[in-house]
Formats: sequence, structure tokens, C-alpha cells
Amino acid sequence: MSEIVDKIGICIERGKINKVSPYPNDMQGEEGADELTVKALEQQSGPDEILKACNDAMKRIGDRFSKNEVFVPELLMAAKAMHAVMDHLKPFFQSGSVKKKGKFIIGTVAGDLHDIGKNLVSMVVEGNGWEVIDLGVDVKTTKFISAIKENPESFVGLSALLTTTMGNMASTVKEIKSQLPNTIIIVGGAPLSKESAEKMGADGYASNPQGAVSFLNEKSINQN
Ligand code: B1M
Repeated sequence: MSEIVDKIGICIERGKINKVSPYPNDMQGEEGADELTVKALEQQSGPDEILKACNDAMKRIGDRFSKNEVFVPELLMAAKAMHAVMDHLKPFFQSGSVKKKGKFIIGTVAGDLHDIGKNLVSMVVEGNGWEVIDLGVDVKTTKFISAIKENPESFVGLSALLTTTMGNMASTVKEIKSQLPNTIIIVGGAPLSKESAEKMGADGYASNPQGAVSFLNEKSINQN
């Protein structure tokens, strides 16, 4: 990994958003995730390499959170730094294709505010030729159902990062399937597995954005 990409990872882990950000104290005046990402892209670092460094950094800060070495404010700053990086990477994942493969409604389930993984899935799915309707975070079942009714034949993606919100995910899957049984639903997020996805009645599970794309492409071919 190049030195600059390494530094981006450090900025994510430390929550250093940009040069003017006063946080963290010992990095005041230094370039942050924002400026370094621009530079890295100018120096031909690949978006995938940058993304990997960011995901690794998120994992590191998550592990430190588990050990009570950092707390929610530090996680929030890391997330803000990650958003700054993603703003620059988005164009690389966006597609120029005119004819869309279909519609994909995505959201993080009720009670869950984590949106970085969900946003990555949105970006990559969109970049692979799908129209994405992103409902955001803390999405109640009724909101998913209204969006599906407004966009019939859409595929649906649910994201959850907390073991406690996996239950809300299961009830959302159940309610969508009971009201709109033909809806195809894929679920994902760190606490999930193929087994838990099957158990909650979802049609698919992906551990990463590319897996979601493969699932959608395969299902849309089968439908046509
Ligand atoms: Co939270 N948090 N957090 N947090 N947070 C975790 C998830 C945690 C594992 C940290 C830890 O303890 N080690 C832990 C959950 C434990 C558990 O339930 N098993 C946790 C906790 C406990 C909490 C709070 C309860 C803390 C508190 O308040 N005491 C609280 C809950 C708030 C709420 O949601 N109601 C909370 C809050 C937050 C912040 C708001 C501060 C912030 C989120 C900010 C934001 O998202 N805008 C935050 C963060 C940043 C994290 C960690 C550090 C990083 C998450 C992340 O963005 N990862 C996280 C620790 C960790 O993950 N190691 C943690 C990077 C992202 C790219 O990965 O989201 O997994 P991920 O997405 C992946 C895949 O999962 C997959 O593709 C993505 C890209 O590869 N994927 C899909 C995701 N969705 C998919 C959907 C698909 C397919 C694939 O198809 C539809």
C-alpha cells in the first residue's frame, strides 16, 4: 500500500476529516482524509485500494471500541472522515450507462444509524447500472413498503450493523413478504450470515457490495 493511502487509513482511524478540522488535537493543521484522498487519486492510487485502507481503519477503530479504548464520539469522527473520502470516490463507482437494469431500494433498518456500508453498497450497485432509491437510515417497515408500492418490481436491500437490529430486519422481511410476496429481498451487514438471512426469509445475502451486485444481476436475468 502506498504511503499516502496508509495516511488516509490513519486519518480515518483518528477521525481527521480535513486540514481545518481541529480534531484530533495532535493532528491540527495537518492534511486530513479529504485532501489526502484528492492527492492519492491524482497520484493514481486506485479507488479500491483507498477503500480497503478505509475499511481496515474502520475495523481497527471498531476493535478499539470493543476494548473500551475509544468511545462513540471517536467512532463518529471516524465516520465523518470516511464520508469525506467516499465523496471523492463516488464518481469512480457511478455508471455512465443510460439504460438501467432495474430499480434497487435500499435502507438501513429501523433502530440502526450505521450508513457507511449501506452507502458503499448503494454506490457500487448504482455503478453497475441499477437505479438506486436510498431510503437512508433507521427506516421503518412502512417506509420500505410505501417505496416498493411506488416502484413496483423493485429489488430491495436491507442493511443492519447491530445484533439488536437484526430482529427489526427479520420483521421487515416478514412484513414485506406478507404484503408484497413477489418482492425479492437481499440483506447484508456485519452481524449477518447466509444462515441468518435464510432464517429470516430473505432471498439473498451478501457480505460485500460486489456480492449484492452479483445477486441482483443474476436475479434480473432470471426475471427477464
Ligand atoms: Co457502531 N457499532 N454503534 N457506530 N460502529 C459497530 C457496528 C460495533 C461492531 C462496534 C464494536 O462494538 N466493535 C458495535 C455493534 C456490536 C453488535 O451489535 N454486534 C457498534 C455499537 C455497539 C454501536 C452503538 C450501540 C454504540 C453506543 O451508542 N453505545 C451505537 C448504535 C447507534 C445506532 O445505530 N442506533 C453505534 C453508533 C455508531 C456511530 C453512529 C458512532 C458510527 C456510525 C456512523 C455512520 O455509519 N454514519 C459507528 C461506527 C462507525 C461503527 C464501526 C466502528 C464501523 C462501522 C462501519 O462503518 N464499517 C463498527 C465497528 C466495525 O464495523 N468493526 C461499529 C465500515 C463499513 C464499510 O462496513 O458497515 O460492515 P460495514 O459494511 C460492509 C458489509 O457489512 C457489507 O458491505 C459493506 C462494505 O463491505 N454490507 C452489505 C453492509 N450492508 C450491506 C447490505 C447488503 C450487502 C452487503 O445488501 C443489501
